[in-house]
Amino acid sequence: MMISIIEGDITTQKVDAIVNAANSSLLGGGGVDGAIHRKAGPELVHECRLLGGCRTGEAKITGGYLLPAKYVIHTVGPVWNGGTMNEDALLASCYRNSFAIAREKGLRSIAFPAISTGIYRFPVERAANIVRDETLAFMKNPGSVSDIRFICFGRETCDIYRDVLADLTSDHEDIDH
Ligand code: AR6
Repeated sequence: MMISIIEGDITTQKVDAIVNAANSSLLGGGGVDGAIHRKAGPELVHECRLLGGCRTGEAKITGGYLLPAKYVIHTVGPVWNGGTMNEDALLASCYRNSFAIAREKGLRSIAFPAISTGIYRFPVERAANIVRDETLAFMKNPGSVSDIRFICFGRETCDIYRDVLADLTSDHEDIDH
């Protein structure tokens, strides 16, 4: 298993699937969701319309259209509300369900953004610890998946991920601007 932390833009990743931090409409938004939809082109939202939305913590897959990635796995993270609204378990379930789809589809490589840590305000270090727990759990039964990438948009998130995931990663110096 290769696990990397990469500073950069997830839309440039040439992997089997990139994960989108979407909202429950699945019809696009700001942040990484906006960037993915812009790069994928309008066919992506057409396919998303057929999915009937997605509940918080769940995940659904579509094609990648004009993205270098073959697929997009859309997941809906929780909005941070101080930690009393089951946010930790919901965020964990975003990672668990996205990993499960990748394994079911026989994908080899998957790239994640830092789900919920932007517009949804989930604290980055707390999120990184959930990422760590879910990645360790998934590694016990990864199926086809052999390349997991965490794409950090900005130095601060990247530094926190590198601290928290230090012993899991194979590559600490990867920068993609
Ligand atoms: N590549 C990688 N990471 C990115 C990119 C990018 N191109 N752009 C932003 N990030 P956010 P959320 C980082 O706000 O908190 C949308 O409107 C960003 O710096 O994209 O889950 C949806 O439609 C942060 O570290 O997602 C929802 O309404 C991380 O991605 C809502 O935002 C997540 O930030 C979801 O909020």
